[in-house]
Amino acid sequence: MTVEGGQATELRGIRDHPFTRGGLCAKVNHFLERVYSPERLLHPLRRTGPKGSSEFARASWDEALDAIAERLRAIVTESGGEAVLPYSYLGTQGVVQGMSMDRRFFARLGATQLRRDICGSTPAAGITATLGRREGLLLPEELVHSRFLVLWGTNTIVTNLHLWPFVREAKERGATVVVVDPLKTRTAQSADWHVRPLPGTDGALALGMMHVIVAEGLHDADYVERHTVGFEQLRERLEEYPPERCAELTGLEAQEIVDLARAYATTRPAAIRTLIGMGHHGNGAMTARTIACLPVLVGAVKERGGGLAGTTGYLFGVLDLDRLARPELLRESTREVNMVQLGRALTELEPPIRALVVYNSNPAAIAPNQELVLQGLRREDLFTVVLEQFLTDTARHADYVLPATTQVEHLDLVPSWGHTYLTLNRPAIEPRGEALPNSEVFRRLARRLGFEEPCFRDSDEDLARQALASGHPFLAGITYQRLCEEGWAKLAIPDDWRPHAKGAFATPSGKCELYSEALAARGLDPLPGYTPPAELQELGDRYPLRLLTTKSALHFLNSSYANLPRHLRAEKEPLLDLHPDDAAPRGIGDGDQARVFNDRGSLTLRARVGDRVRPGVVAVPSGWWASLSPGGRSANALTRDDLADWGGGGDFHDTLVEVARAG
Ligand SMILES: Nc1nc2c(c(=O)[nH]1)N[C@H]1C(S)=C(S)[C@@H](COP(=O)(O)OP(=O)(O)OC[C@H]3O[C@@H](n4cnc5c(=O)[nH]c(N)nc54)[C@H](O)[C@@H]3O)O[C@H]1N2
Ligand SMILES: Nc1nc2c(c(=O)[nH]1)N[C@H]1C(S)=C(S)[C@@H](COP(=O)(O)OP(=O)(O)OC[C@H]3O[C@@H](n4cnc5c(=O)[nH]c(N)nc54)[C@H](O)[C@@H]3O)O[C@H]1N2
Ligand SMILES: [Mo]
Repeated sequence: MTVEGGQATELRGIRDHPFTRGGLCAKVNHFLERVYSPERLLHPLRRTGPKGSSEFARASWDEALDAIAERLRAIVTESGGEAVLPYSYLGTQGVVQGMSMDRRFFARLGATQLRRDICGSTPAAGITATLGRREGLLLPEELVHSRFLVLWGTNTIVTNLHLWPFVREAKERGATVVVVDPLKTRTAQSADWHVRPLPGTDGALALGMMHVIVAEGLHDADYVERHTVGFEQLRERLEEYPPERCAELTGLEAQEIVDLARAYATTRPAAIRTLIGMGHHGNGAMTARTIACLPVLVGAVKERGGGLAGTTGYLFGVLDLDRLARPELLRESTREVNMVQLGRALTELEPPIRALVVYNSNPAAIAPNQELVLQGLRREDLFTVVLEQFLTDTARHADYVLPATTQVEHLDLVPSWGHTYLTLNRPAIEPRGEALPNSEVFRRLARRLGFEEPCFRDSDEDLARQALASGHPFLAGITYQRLCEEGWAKLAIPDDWRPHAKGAFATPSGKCELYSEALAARGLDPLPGYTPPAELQELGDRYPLRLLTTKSALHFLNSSYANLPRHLRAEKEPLLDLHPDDAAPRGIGDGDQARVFNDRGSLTLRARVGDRVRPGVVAVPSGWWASLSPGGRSANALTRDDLADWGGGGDFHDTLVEVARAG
């Protein structure tokens, strides 16, 4: 970062960063345009018009915080802490501004607890059932050693660009790269082999592959014998899934399933990488559990460059997150609301939510069932406070909007979802306008509400130091001082980390659980299995098309950046992808306006007719703000807001729709 006269003038990646190698990405390349955007919120705002009207007057911090504290105190006195709901996610990626003072504040207040499961919880729960850990066990750098690399339901080039050089290197060393995705993504276009199952059917694909592997004796019998439980039960289950049946379930050719199974089982080392998107299905956890059996069955976990790769985010759980959040401040257990179901919580919950405090998230754009979310946000009797950098669709509905600092204006300790480097983010410039870090806002509110505990006086530096002091071996040698000097540090994980080369699974049995007693005890299917998407059975006649609303916008990070001119210009407009076989009978040509709808909502978008989708599947990009989209609604106007099988994530991608020519 170059700063001249207090003004940041240039932001560059650091060339000698071992992982990113100086590269930023399409979102962050122009981060300073975000910081200095004329749209930045620079002062607290108080609502003066009806909810959602964007009519605000400037307020001072003292005025705003006094009013918020007074209102929260009154609501808690009348209705108890549970009438207050915090709503936040990873809008800021760091632990200080994302999960410290805020957590303490709401615990002490006795607020309703938010289950923050909108992203990776579902696949994490599935992988845990099989392997006993939430994350992949194959570190990203190790992928260069793979000779067969399956990017299973992840769009690496768009969502995880910094991994791509490792994939390319593996390719240069002779690896075959397979993408399993219903959509022809940029990543699929760069692969050697694109397998295109119908959405939500990957469990059946994995079962079909395992059927072939076991039937042809391609599994690693020795590893399976020593380090797994339930192989015989699995073998029986697999009899129900011959390739022909799986072909019907997945919409693939039986021969392709056989070919994939053989190639995967016989090319060494073989890696599977999954991330998050595929988990947004009703059967998402079971699917992840089932896929996680494959690398064990063929013994890939023994080999360098083999196994299951996923997010590295959970590895940073070695930070002392409880010390930051102080859950013990919550004196009595309170009810929980799942963030996926915000619309329901605001419109249906009894006793009602009376105050909502949003930070680091933009639910009006990213939460499913947008119509219901907006209906909740428009409630005149709901007191809403939003801490934001921009006047998002959520902030428009606030009673008070509080201006938040950006990464270059505040201190934070930042983990990563894609690699194992921990970064200390130190402010490079003074906050713009009157913007404040989230931590400071909650500190000031705590003081106003009379929270006396000393932990409410911790500074941001104290918080960062506390997070580092867990004593976990992965943090060995990583001190605040060192981070100040070096900027980042790699978690102390051995390079050639193969935690399951000799078993040692953190499951109840200590083995890989092909059969899970723990699932059986919860009344769930103890074996890998496949259940078709729910809505398909209920509504398949009225709404015959399956809708994917993925993160296909290269220049957006969820809904962040989706209001900035450069990023909007680059993304042009949200398009509806439709296959010619589905377009023709509906009289829709390429470039025509089309209405895509279901019982939850409706969007009118320009159709892009082609083979980006397979027949029966349509796609709309997520991330767009409703207020900046044609017709004032965006992708989540259509999406389902039920929960997945386990783990608490959403089932966005089980959504069914119909499409008609507009006008
Ligand atoms: N540019 C950009 N990068 C991002 C983000 C962003 O918004 N923009 N968001 C970040 C976040 S929060 C996350 S969680 C990660 C997510 O990273 P990914 O998980 O890679 O991204 P998604 O787009 O959610 O989903 C990946 C792919 O899964 C496919 N998919 C959906 N359903 C199925 C299915 O049933 N089977 C199979 N095989 N594939 C399926 C979709 O078509 C999609 O191409 O990306 C991060 N990176
Ligand atoms: N249809 C559909 N919906 C999805 C998904 C999908 O694939 N399809 N993906 C889901 C997934 S995986 C995720 S992770 C969620 C993401 O959903 P969110 O976590 O809500 O992500 P963003 O839309 O980026 O919103 C983050 C907001 O935080 C603000 N922000 C950034 N830094 C700070 C800060 O320091 N302080 C404050 N106060 N605010 C800050 C940004 O300006 C931005 O408005 O979306 C989910 N929704
Ligand atoms: Mo996410």
